[in-house]
Amino acid sequence: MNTDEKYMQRALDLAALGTGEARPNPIVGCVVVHDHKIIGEGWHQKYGGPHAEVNALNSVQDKSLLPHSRVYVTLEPCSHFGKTPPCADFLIQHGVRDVVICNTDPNPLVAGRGIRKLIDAGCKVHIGVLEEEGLELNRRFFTFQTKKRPYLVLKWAQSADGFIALPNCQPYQISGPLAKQLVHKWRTEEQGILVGTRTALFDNPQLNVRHWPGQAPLRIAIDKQLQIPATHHLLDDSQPTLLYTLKEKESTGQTEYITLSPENTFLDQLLADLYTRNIQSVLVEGGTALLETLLERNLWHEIRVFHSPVTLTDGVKAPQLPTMGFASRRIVGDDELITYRNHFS
Ligand code: AOF
Ligand code: ZN
Repeated sequence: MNTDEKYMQRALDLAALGTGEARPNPIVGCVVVHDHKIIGEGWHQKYGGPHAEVNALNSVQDKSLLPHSRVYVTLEPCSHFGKTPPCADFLIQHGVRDVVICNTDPNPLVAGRGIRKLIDAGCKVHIGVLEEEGLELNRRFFTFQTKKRPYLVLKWAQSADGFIALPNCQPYQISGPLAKQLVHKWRTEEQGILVGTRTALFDNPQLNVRHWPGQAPLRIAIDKQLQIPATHHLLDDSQPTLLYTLKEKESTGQTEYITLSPENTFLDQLLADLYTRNIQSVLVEGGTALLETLLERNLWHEIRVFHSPVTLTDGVKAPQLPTMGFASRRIVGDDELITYRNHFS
């Protein structure tokens, strides 16, 4: 690692401290270095709050050092008046003349204009240090901004003989308690959690977070024909829920009905609508029909499958796993967790 990479890594580590709080904004870190010493640090701590550069520069005690310092920031400084004024202007006003950037900002409100501002003001700008690491860290944000739909994480558990559910679809816990806890942690890491109609009907899931501290995601279900009974957990008004349907129904309490049409572009409309609602990422927890459709349509970014040692002999077949994109394998209790990554969606 060269010196620039070392300081950028520090900025990326700082950025990661904003995980879960900044979304749907990116997580961003910033480090100010003068004479081989870090004299200021900051990160974007909260959605709507000050950006990383502002926090970093504010933490510098002797501001007269700024024109002789190098500023490392993990994302192109913004150029727009959003919830806060433009960071590029802020850097220029403080006399910063040397900026190192990890990733450019795909947000159409910025998209190179921040860099342009810095260059026009006479700053030396170096772009692309630890670029891959930055793309990985903010993969949800980059997908959301460039594809105009949420980042999709598919998750399921399957038996040793390849079934995802019992023949009658009666609820059956295939993976073990540790896997369950991990799934609750995952629920805190995405902004939304989506299930198809059959899963909503047969499993009657709560889709909340019980076995891990953190924020509960927005509950989202597909209910084209409005089959989910009012007595089901999903409609219990305990937290906000979106129901995508082909029927007309007035929203009540915490449950919002969104009518889509026509049917053949239902999923595309659903994802586009989630984009307009600023839902950056979604965990898809079943069932088979929805998972298979997303797999066939290449609408997924990560797959996480628990392979359980139990056998069911008969039941609902688990979705076909992709032949490419294997990423990792690890033991979780009695189950094996296998993950896949898709860089082409
Ligand atoms: C930066 N530094 O730390 C972050 C940036 O609504 P706002 O004002 O908070 O702006 C959000 C947008 O600003 C976000 O979508 C992304 O383009 C950029 N985020 N930019 O210079 C930061 N978090
Ligand atoms: Zn900014």
